[in-house]
Amino acid sequence: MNEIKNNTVLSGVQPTGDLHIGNYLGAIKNFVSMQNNYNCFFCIVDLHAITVKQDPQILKKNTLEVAATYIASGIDPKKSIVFNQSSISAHAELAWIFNCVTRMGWLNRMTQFKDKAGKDKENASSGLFIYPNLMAADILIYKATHVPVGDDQKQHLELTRDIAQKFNRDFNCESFFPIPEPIIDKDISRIMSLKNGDQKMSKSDPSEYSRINLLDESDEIIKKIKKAKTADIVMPEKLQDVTKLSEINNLLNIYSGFSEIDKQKLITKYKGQNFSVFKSDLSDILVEQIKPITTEIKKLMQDKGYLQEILQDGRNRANEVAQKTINDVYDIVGLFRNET
Ligand code: AQP
Repeated sequence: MNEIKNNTVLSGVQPTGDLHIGNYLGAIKNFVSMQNNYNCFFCIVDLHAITVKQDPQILKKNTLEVAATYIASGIDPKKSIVFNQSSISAHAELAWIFNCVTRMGWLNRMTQFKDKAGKDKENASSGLFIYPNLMAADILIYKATHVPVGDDQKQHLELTRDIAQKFNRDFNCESFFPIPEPIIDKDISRIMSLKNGDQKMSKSDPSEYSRINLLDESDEIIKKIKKAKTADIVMPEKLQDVTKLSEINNLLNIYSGFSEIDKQKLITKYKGQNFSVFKSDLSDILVEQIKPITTEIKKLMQDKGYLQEILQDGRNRANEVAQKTINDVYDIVGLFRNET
């Protein structure tokens, strides 16, 4: 990656359950590689998590587990700022301002709300509907210029850009908020379910066999890959033939994402063979790469005090930046902020 100075990255993960290889390849792996080139803020977005029902004790455990996963995956908490969203009140304060900037029509177009609320829209929380405004606040409170996300978040990021532009225009403060750019890796931006190549791999999928979690034991990984859906054919010879086969394409994306071997090279290696050797090699790669992360997460989870110290330190550093922005925003909008 080219050296980019004075640019700020913000991204986050919801503490809504065990993280899977989709979260890893689509988000966390990229976070690690950005640390040397950007000012990085990596957040655990617990306020987003409560847009759907959470058990309070499990939410706390999951929050520490995301922190542990960040560190175990290679995020250095001295270099990057690691914190949980709810510890900085300016996120929610700016989100309220954005609730008054965003148009209903913009939110009505968000496909993730439609997917997550499903058929029971009337019963979804209003938080789930205005979630993208909070996401915009998460990004813009740090004036982030770049946001590494999976493809599923692209629409929300476009909304963030619209909000930043409208705020700057409405309040006559050109360039106050930067217009952030998404960083999305084309092939691994949407890792699909192992059971259905047309559905995103997701923490909330009821089937454990749809995903590989970063806390899975080696034998579970092997079993899940063995059971992963393929087709009753051999590996095709050409990339364009593979892209039509969603489950096979997905397994190739996972293989390529972890091994960093080009997809065409993998196709050439396995062409004409049935999928047993391919699956066995893929399991080997996954076990080799995931095992050290799993071991480290488990070790870190034994020392919750240490994880809380990391979050507290991150909170202090992030809050300095957030307070400056929210003070400026209150002034721009015409609100008095009485400091005690
Ligand atoms: N399947 C995926 N492929 C690639 N990237 C993914 N991400 C999530 N799933 C995939 C990326 O991971 C980051 C954190 O996601 P999140 O935890 O905040 O929420 P999510 O996108 O809603 O993830 P899940 O697993 O589907 O969670 P639930 O089931 O709780 O809704 C984001 O950058 C996301 O793009």
